[in-house]
Amino acid sequence: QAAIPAADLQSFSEYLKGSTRILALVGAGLSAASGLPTFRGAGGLWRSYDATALATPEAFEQNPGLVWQFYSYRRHMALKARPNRAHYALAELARRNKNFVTLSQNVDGLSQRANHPDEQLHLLHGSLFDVKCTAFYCDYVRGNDFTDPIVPALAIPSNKREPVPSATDKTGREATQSLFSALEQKSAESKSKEQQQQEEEEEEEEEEEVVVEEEADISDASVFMPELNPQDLPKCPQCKDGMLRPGVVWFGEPLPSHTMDAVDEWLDKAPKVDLVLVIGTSAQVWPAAGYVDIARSKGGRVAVINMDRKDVPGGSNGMKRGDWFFVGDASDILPEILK
Ligand code: BJW
Repeated sequence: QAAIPAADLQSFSEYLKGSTRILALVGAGLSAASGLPTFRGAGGLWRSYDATALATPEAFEQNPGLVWQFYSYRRHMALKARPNRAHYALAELARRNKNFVTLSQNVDGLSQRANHPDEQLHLLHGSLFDVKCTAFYCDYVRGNDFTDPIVPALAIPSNKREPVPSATDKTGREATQSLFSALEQKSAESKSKEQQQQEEEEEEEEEEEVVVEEEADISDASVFMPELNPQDLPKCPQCKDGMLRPGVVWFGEPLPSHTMDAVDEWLDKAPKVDLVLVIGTSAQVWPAAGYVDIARSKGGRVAVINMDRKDVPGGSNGMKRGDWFFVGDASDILPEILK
């Protein structure tokens, strides 16, 4: 559980009660407690690649197979993950306060699965579950495609291995053996040789059938991953020619204009913003990080929720008088401070 300083919690709660226009900027740290890795820091390597280096149009152009493997893996992991208490706390705040909006840099779909109202959720960097055609003459886009894998070539290979009996299994087996050995000896005496041989063969066969199948962890560089041919990657069903790509925003690409327009409209609707929540983001990527400054310039007080005390929006001089910094896991902190 998060140890939140009582004075901070009290002053924040009082301010929150009197706030109507609230904006949250969320990042990968929001989904960390759901088991999804962040971009920067410890979890930021996928195989031997920097995750942010794979999130570029250049990487896709050079090696679409590798980039698709990265995104297909992340689609798979996001589908397996479950929203955590932080996603639910934000969704609940959005239901209570129709003036509250979440600007999410995440593409994992967990806020949506926590029933965050769609009209109050702006996906700045797209979604893992959108795809679009890469051909310049084709406008094909498809949303909410949860097919996993999206094409057979992107299936995660499985590790097949013989089970290794654990120490407890062994002890258990030995104990059972000693208990029943006397009985076995008795029944063996009364059985024919052929009968005994047949039973032994059947037992061996049964043991061979028990093979543990599990997914290979292809985020680990030492695990084999095949090189894919472009013709095995997702193809556009409309132009039948272009390759599909994930509907996310890579570095150097503009954010979706309808999303930016919706955020601008919210910001322009009233002269004042009361509160900005900066949750689980290093706030280093633009234009997302810029919304904190804009909201602050409209009077918004800032509350940062982050595991790392150093990750302050605006760098080392970023904290201002009246701001709050709640250090810890967002899934512990948010349910407490947004109660
Ligand atoms: C926890 C926790 C727990 C951990 N609880 N906390 C120089 C200056 C300014 C700007 C630029 C510049 N050079 C280039 C630019 C522009 C560039 C940019 O910002 N670059 C910076 C790196 C400098 N921006 C762009 O290119 C953007 N586009 C653009 O500007 O377009 C202009 C344009 C206009 C017109 C025509 C053409 C162009 C696009 C940016 C797109 C970013 N895309 C990615 C990939 C998305 C798809 C995918 O997911 O793969 O978005 S990159 C990656 O970073 C991803 C994230 O959304 C984004 C932000 O990362 P985030 O979420 O903050 O994660 P981390 O890992 O950095 O931080 C996690 C935090 O959580 C940490 O603080 C932890 O401590 C914390 N944490 N566990 C609470 N349990």
